[in-house]
Amino acid sequence: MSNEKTPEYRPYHHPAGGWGAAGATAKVLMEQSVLVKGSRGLLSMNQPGGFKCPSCAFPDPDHRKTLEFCENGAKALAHEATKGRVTREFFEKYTVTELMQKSDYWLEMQGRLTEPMRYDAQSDRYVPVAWDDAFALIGQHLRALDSPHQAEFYTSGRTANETAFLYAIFVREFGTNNFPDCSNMCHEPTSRGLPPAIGIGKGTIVMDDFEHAEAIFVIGQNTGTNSPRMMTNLVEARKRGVPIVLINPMPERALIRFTEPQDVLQMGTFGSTPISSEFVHVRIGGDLAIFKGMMKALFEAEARGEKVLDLDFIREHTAGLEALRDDVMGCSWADITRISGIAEDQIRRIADIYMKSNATIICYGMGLTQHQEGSRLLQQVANLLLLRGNFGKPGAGIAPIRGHSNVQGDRTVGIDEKPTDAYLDRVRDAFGFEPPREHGHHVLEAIEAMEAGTARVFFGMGGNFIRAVPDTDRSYAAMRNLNLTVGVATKLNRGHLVHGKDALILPVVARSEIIRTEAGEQFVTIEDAMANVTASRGVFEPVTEHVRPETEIVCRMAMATLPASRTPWADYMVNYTLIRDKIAEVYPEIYADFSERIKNPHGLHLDIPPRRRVWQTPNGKANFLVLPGLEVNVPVRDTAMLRLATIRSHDQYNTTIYSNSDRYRGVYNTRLVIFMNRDDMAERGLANGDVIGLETYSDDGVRRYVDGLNVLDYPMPRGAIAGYYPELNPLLPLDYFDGISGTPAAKSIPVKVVESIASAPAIRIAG
Ligand SMILES: Nc1nc2c(c(=O)[nH]1)N[C@H]1C(S)=C(S)[C@@H](COP(=O)(O)OP(=O)(O)OC[C@H]3O[C@@H](n4cnc5c(=O)[nH]c(N)nc54)[C@H](O)[C@@H]3O)O[C@H]1N2
Ligand SMILES: Nc1nc2c(c(=O)[nH]1)N[C@H]1C(S)=C(S)[C@@H](COP(=O)(O)OP(=O)(O)OC[C@H]3O[C@@H](n4cnc5c(=O)[nH]c(N)nc54)[C@H](O)[C@@H]3O)O[C@H]1N2
Ligand SMILES: [Mo]
Repeated sequence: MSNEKTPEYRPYHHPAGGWGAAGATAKVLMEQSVLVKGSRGLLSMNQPGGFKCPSCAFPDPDHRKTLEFCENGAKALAHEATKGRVTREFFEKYTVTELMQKSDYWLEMQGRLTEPMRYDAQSDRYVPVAWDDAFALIGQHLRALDSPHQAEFYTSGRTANETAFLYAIFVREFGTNNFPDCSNMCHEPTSRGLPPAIGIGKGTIVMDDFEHAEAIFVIGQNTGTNSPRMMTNLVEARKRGVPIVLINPMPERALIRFTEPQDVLQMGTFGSTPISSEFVHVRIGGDLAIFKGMMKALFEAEARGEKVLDLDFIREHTAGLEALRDDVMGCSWADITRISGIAEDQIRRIADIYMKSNATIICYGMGLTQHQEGSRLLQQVANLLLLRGNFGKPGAGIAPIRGHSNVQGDRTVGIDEKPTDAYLDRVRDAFGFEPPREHGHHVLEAIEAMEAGTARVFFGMGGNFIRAVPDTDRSYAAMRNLNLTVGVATKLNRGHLVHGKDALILPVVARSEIIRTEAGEQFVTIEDAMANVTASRGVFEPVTEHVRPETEIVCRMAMATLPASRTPWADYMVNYTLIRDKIAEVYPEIYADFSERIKNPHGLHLDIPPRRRVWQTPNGKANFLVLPGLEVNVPVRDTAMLRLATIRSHDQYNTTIYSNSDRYRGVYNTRLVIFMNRDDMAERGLANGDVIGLETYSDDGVRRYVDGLNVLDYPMPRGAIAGYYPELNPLLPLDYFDGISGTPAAKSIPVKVVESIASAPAIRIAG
């Protein structure tokens, strides 16, 4: 297994994509022993009549080449379709304590969960349990609570619309709005930060806009790894001569040079398309200073008489320009360049690109959202776009590149700890019960409630909550406080091992598998990052006869918990059209005639009012909003402090580790590394490959420390370091987050290097 091989650091010099990606795709299908099945699956992925890729939320256009998948989509599929099985014999072989000693990679590689299991404290093992008994146990625990607010209902963004909608209904009928959601750690700053600015917490572009854009900014997003299908759009734009500006502390390989794996000509000739026309090597958290610098350049040009602001648009559609101008003009170029780490002339150059473009798209990822002022930082992105009227015209808009394939959809259909009254009223009218009005818990509040003992039950609809959240040690202890933990999952993960007194693992039918009920084959729907809703139909037989569709789990849990419920759970369980009809009833503006419209193989597009220059804000305008100053995180404390970004490797899907290597960054067979600027290393007396520990600057007296990390000489800006999530989550304090959205500031943890006391395997440094 590759994790037993020698760790190695060997910088990657080839273009990303291309033959490297083709080879990696074949390799992962072989590793999971599913070459034939997997290849067949890839033919159905993202095709009308097939299933939606379980990996990222990037849309698939209707006019592309026949195969619409990427290396990482193939990995996601191969790991789902794997031949590996976690059976009752497996659980007999290992105690939970023994399984805790295994790595996340090892757990993932064991294969698919095959039947429901219940924790048995006596033997410290998971033992088989009948489905009926599992639901009875959940019902018993939930009904025994003093208050429904003592339960936390987590969702991870793979859950389909139908399931998520019903889950939201069940939890509200049960009586709480406690909906910690993976998006709380992800694009919540988009959901909370953008509505006051533009009236909606979603992106405003559609796929076609890439074809009309005259400039594209890609900020804080590792496209080639995390939404590889978007590379096709970038390559096409580049071939048309569209300038692409990258703002990132890491010169991500794919964004610098990329060969499109499906472009036969390029592969034949080993050509590649240079993607970046301007790479802005920003310091971690330096983006705010760059945005203000760009806006300053715009205001300066306007003052010189150049017509760079879209004044008609601004007059008709916006409010707050003057306050923004005052704030921006009050920032000095000296501060802007010092805090961003970027020279004034480069900021002016990208401002020029922006001023010359009549239609600009700004894409962003976790590099912008996961900061202490993540939400307000995104408002500055909106400001920048508003200044030139970049909403409601072809080729322009804001493009949050969402993570999980249905994370946006789950939010749309009710997974929201702060639901609006309008939604709750419609739930009441459609279902005939009075939903709770008080706001519930997001992820961090859920952990606090577990810690305080006020939460007693955790239900995880997918995902791997405990590995995804901050403050690993503290969060583990909080989870172990509970009376019951339930993990609805396809694969064994850490969340099943860090459990409450009672614990269940409930295995489900995966995205690529067929859902059969008494009413025949059912399909589900997914909303991508550009608000297209399409059907997803699995093509494989379910992994065993004992796994159940997620929707059935919601319905049977509801029936076991709420015996007097008048909601027809048993009908929803078998006929998903009935669920879609209810979705249409609760969301008439966007989902009217859902069941009819979803028959279109290309699905439907949900209305995004800013595309029509309609602003659903209290004043009916798009608002310029001010974030004073230039810092989005705690200021530098002392000369030892570094800002740590916790990022994904090329070979992981969030907490799922596909391999211990990260090809594009040149790291093989280890994940315990820290990328650091050579001068920062020299200042600390470190050589390439040295073993270090990292410690967080914490204010609560808790020592947060991770040891045994190989430091690697990497082109990072000064003062910025990066390493992998989830291994570094113990360094991320629970109370270090964006105040507006509650999103952990996982891209800017204040840390310092400390001496290592652990022995780490030697890393080979290749030339
Ligand atoms: N294959 C694969 N695909 C995925 C995922 C996966 O794990 N694997 N995860 C899915 C999910 S849930 C999500 S949310 C997305 C995540 O996709 P991304 O948003 O691409 O996620 P990250 O790897 O966390 O890092 C984002 C980038 O932010 C940069 N960065 C760090 N700090 C800063 C900063 O201060 N400023 C700027 N400008 N950049 C910064 C990092 O260098 C990195 O390139 O991908 C989704 N797709
Ligand atoms: N430090 C740090 N922490 C982070 C981040 C970071 O960048 N840095 N990123 C954050 C982000 S953006 C996110 S989205 C979260 C991710 O948090 P989660 O969404 O909770 O985590 P995943 O790793 O995506 O979940 C993987 C598990 O989902 C289960 N699963 C897979 N497919 C299915 C399915 O079809 N149905 C069901 N029921 N289960 C399934 C499998 O059992 C698998 O083990 O992590 C966050 N945490
Ligand atoms: Mo995410």
